[in-house]
Amino acid sequence: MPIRLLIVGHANTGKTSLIRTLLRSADFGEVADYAGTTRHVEEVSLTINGQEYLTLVDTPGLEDSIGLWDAYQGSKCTDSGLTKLTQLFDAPVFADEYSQEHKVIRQLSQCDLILYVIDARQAPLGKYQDELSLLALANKPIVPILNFSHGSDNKLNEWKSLLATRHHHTIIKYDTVAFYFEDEKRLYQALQSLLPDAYEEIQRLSEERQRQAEQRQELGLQQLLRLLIDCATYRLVSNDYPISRGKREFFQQHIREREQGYLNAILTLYDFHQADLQSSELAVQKEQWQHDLFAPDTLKKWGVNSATYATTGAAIGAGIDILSAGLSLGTATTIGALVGAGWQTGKTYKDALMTRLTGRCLIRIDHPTLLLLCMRGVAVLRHFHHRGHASQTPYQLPQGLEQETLTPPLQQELDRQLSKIGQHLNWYQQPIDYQHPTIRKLRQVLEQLLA
Ligand SMILES: Nc1nc2c(ncn2[C@@H]2O[C@H](COP(=O)(O)OP(=O)(O)OP(=O)(O)O)[C@@H](O)[C@H]2O)c(=O)[nH]1
Ligand SMILES: [Mg+2]
Repeated sequence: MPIRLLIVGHANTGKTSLIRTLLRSADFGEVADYAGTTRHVEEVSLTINGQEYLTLVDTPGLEDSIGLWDAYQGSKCTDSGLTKLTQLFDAPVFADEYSQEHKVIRQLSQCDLILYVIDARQAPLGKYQDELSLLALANKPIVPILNFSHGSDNKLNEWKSLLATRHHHTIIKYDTVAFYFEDEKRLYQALQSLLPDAYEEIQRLSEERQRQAEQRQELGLQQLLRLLIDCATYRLVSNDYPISRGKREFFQQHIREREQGYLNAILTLYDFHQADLQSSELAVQKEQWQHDLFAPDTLKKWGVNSATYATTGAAIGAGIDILSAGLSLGTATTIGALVGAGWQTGKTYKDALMTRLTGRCLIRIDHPTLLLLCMRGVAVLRHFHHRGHASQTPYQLPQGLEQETLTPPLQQELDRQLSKIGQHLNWYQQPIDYQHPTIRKLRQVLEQLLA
């Protein structure tokens, strides 16, 4: 039999949200920012590889525990505890008045453990204390969940003091809109200490959840590498110079579509919907980011100084480099010098040489834009890795990465590896060689950015 967890608490404290986050699915129940969203008891299994580990039971919020606790204390019934409480509901008027509470009370005898969800932004008022008194009548282990704990306006210490007076020392800090496996792990550890018979089973569950979280991040990282390699090695040939506007737009559209493809893959990987992305009209209508990759001021907003990257210089600012037959490297003398300079140099300037020798133009992504693509990719992956499935605010790509995530040495290393990738034209849309030193180093930088 799977362990049966009863999720209870005052109205609008995030009970349904907690279940969504534990299930990693936004498809369970209704979540909304008002009291009384969940009207009925609803249960769902947490299953891994076909094995049911937990039964999570969602309940309507408790609304008038003060009245119910007063009635319990005033009752002349000679029984005690849950029996006495249940008998109160024999009176139809009473059952009607406390219909939501009744649904919860009926579940108390059937569960193995109670998760009491608290909105930690609220002070621990009397009504919450009466809820705890009512729940204690069931003589079941209770784990208080201090939800909304990541904000700064919470009353964690007040709650901890109150809960200690009631001998609740195993308390879990949580935030259902932000997923951190460490929070969830602590919840499993609490279950293990309170349900020792199920220790091994919960251990397996916890390990499996951790493995899944790591695997998702690994797959996300692979998607990001795929995006960067394919965009860095994409070359569009043009027989005309100067290249036409249409050709330029075709190139840019291709890169945009690759970014969109990456984004969709991340949404699917983490089991989110399109609605979890930003809500700008542009995004909905054209499936594009609000701050377009090729918008003139986007680079600046992300703190990328394009001027410092102007090497071949043909089209900086438009997000593309144009390597033309006559212009990329200046003069024929330069080309001659390069050819004479040896294989390694020749390899580095392969594109330019090729255009020189064939008389065609090559279009490729410029370095600032590739860097920008990378930083946006990291921001998206990091967000969805930590996004709880109860989040209701769509994710908007930030205006830029926070300063500290891209320190100068890290940026230097990122620049170096991204530039190197662009030289491996044979990597375009080919299976990734994860053992290649350039890929390994780029991966390490990305891992640091994601940490
Ligand atoms: N910031 C933040 N918002 C949260 C958190 N948990 C829930 N919410 C939001 O709070 C609101 C209420 O969440 P629900 O899960 O519907 O709460 P509930 O306890 O099931 O509500 P009822 O069914 O009405 O009792 C929703 O808007 C959630 O997105 C949290 O940890 N942090
Ligand atoms: Mg609910």
